[in-house]
Amino acid sequence: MRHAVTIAPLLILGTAASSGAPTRWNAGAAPPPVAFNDNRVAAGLARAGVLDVHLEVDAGEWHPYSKDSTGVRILAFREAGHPLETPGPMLRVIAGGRIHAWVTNRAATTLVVHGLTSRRRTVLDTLVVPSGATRDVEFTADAEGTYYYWGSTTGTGFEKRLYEDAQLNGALIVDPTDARRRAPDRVFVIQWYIPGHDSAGTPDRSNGFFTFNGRPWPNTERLSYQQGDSIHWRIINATADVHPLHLHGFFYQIRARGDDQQDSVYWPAQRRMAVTELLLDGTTMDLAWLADRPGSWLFHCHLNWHVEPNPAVGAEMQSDSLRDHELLAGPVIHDMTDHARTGMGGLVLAINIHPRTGWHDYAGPRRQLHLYIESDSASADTLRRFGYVLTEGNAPEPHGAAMQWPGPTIVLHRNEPTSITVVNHSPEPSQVHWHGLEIDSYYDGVAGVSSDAGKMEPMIMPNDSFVVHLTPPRAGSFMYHTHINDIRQQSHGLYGALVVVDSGQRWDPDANRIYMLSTNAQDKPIVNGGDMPPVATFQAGRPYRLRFMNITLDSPELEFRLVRDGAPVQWTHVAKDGFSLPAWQRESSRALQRVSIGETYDMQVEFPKPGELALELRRGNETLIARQAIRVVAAAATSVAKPQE
Ligand SMILES: [Cu+2]
Repeated sequence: MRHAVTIAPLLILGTAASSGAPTRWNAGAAPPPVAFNDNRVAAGLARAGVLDVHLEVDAGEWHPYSKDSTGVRILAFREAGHPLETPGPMLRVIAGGRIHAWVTNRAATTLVVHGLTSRRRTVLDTLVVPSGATRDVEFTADAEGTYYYWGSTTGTGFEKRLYEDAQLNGALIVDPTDARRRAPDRVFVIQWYIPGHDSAGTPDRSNGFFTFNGRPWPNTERLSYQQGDSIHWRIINATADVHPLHLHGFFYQIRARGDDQQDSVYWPAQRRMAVTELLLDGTTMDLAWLADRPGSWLFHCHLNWHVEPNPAVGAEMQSDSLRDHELLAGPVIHDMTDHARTGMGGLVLAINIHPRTGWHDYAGPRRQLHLYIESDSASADTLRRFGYVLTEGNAPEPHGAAMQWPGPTIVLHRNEPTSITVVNHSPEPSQVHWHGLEIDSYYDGVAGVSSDAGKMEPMIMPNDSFVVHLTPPRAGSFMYHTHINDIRQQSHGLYGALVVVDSGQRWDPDANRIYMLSTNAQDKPIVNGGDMPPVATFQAGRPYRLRFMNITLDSPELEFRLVRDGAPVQWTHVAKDGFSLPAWQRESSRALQRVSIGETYDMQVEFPKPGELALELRRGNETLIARQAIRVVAAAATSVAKPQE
């Protein structure tokens, strides 16, 4: 399915008021409650190779935050005889099995259900159920994979579903026939709740929020594992928006990608490692990871507006305009003593990994670094800039030193124990997340979540400091950024590149070119903190590594292209998110690459002869945002060579 435009109300302080919930469903008695479906138990009754399942759609009242929080009316599925639930009941069979589904429509308008059908066909059947009627369908679950069914009561497509019917989704899992490949898993359905429309009739997306299995943070499930567990998740993005999903502290292996119609289950050699993977609207992902380090970790959407605090419904209810104002302008936008609970919202899952006995921190000597968080004014206002200053060893504190935004590139060495003392010279609390690094939980940078052995990572208050211990196990391209008040602090400078080089190797900034995408305070994507320099010079016959990184707030579909005469040349993809690709995945390919939020891509390129090329930055593969002339000069030349053509 195609991508829907992401609405990012950055800097729009104040939007029209919501006109409330729609009224298309049956009026009358108090609506029944809608339960959360954690997708642990599949619905239906298996009989002689056929799964019989009776589904109903009805209006109910859903309390996304807690029983006591504000309830909202939604349409939801239920299995007959069970409570309404969101997401809808999970259907699950082994490939080749048949499903016989009855659907009863208790809503006031005609229901169209998509996805209750076999997959190996060009167009999927739909089931049309008039109000008050029951219809049934029987089909073979013919292809292994992660799928879903979804309903619409407005006659519109998936991407147009809104407050009436956007919660009408259920997982449909078709397990492999080979029992050895049926490992225990968890299924998470991502949904989007939009509370209504504004006075102009526009869907009130800015007051909406996203959920995992019907729950927004802080009410999402706390996942609990033992150190050493293998974790297997299936994620279904049943929303008309995109979600770059980021796991803290670990790489996960992507085993399948698909959508409601088909699933590409990867062969082992096709599996990819990532700390962030972009789920386009309507798509699915099957992933696995190994919980080999204890502590508390997050799995969350890296599109900052999808994890913003204080959505429109619930005990934390707050007006949209006030919230936007505080997110951007206020030095503190929520209760700083309760950051983990109130400083995030929406698509956040927390994972606790219980330690094996004997787990402890390394206590030997470390390389010493200091990272100072700086800002340019003492009074709180929207124009305050933040930045970082980095010093090696025990150099004196650089009070008044020029701060940099993005922060300086931090170069670490693989397997070298390192300590980074983060000193906060700014007047606002902050914390640093080491994005993509396999680090101990306590140093991961999520105040109130990151923890080891009973120690909980604090925020770094003004004039305070926090000592981070890390020993990076692999060389690659990573990032560091604030994880507190991030919409404000990140768009005002608190982020930077972090590179790990192999033990004993020297960092060569000429052979390694970093292109870091971020969002400025005017909500525009920028490169390395500003406009791309108009020209970059390279030498012919020499290998270069281009390191692309995206830490924007809300630009998940930016694409780099290296072109000659407008056509992409060839480069070789060598690493993703800091993970070096295995040799069999290092193919030369056309030089265009989408870099989503929270991703890094390393591309190797060599120019055989002098010439003129260009590096283009495009949005969603179309609009040109920025362009840099790439001038390739002869190897021995010290001045700019004449262009060839
Ligand atoms: Cu998202």
